[in-house]
Amino acid sequence: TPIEETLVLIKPDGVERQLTGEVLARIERKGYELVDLRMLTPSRELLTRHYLEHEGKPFFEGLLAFMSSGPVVAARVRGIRVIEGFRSLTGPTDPTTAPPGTIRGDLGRAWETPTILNIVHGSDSPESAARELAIWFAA
Ligand code: DAT
Ligand code: MG
Repeated sequence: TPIEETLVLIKPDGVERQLTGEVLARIERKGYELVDLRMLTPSRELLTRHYLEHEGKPFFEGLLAFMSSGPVVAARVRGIRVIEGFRSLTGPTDPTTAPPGTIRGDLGRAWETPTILNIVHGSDSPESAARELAIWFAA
C-alpha cells in the first residue's frame, strides 16, 4: 500500500480567521501524520513557482496578491492515499458550493473580492506533491 506525502497550505484567510488548529485537527483525526510544519509569508517568487499552472489566467495576479498578503502555514502530511484523501477532505474550489462536511464547505464563505478565498490548498497529484513539497520545504 503506497504511503504518500502531500503539501497542505493553510492560506492567509485561514490563518487570519484562526482556523489553523481546526484544519490541522481534521487532518490528524483522519489519521494522517503531520511530519513537518512551517509558517511564513510567501514571496511572489515562491508563489509564481507554486502556481505555475495558473500563470496567465485572469485570476493569477489576484491570487498572488492574496497569497502573499500574510502568513501561511505549510504542512508536509503523510498517509495512505493522502493526496486524494486530503482533496476529498477539502472539497471543491468554490466554498459556496463545496459540500457540508468538507473544510471549504463547513468553513469557507463567499467574498466580495474576485479572488476566491478558500482556506486551504492541497496538492492534486503525486507529481504536484513532489514539486510543491520541494518548493515549500527546500532544505
Ligand atoms: P484548487 O485550489 O481547488 O486546486 P485551482 O488549482 O484550480 O483550485 O486554483 C488555485 C486557486 O486559485 C483556488 O484555490 C482559488 C483560485 N482560483 C481558481 N479558479 C479561480 C477563478 N475562476 N476565479 C478566482 N480565483 C480562482
Ligand atoms: Mg489546485
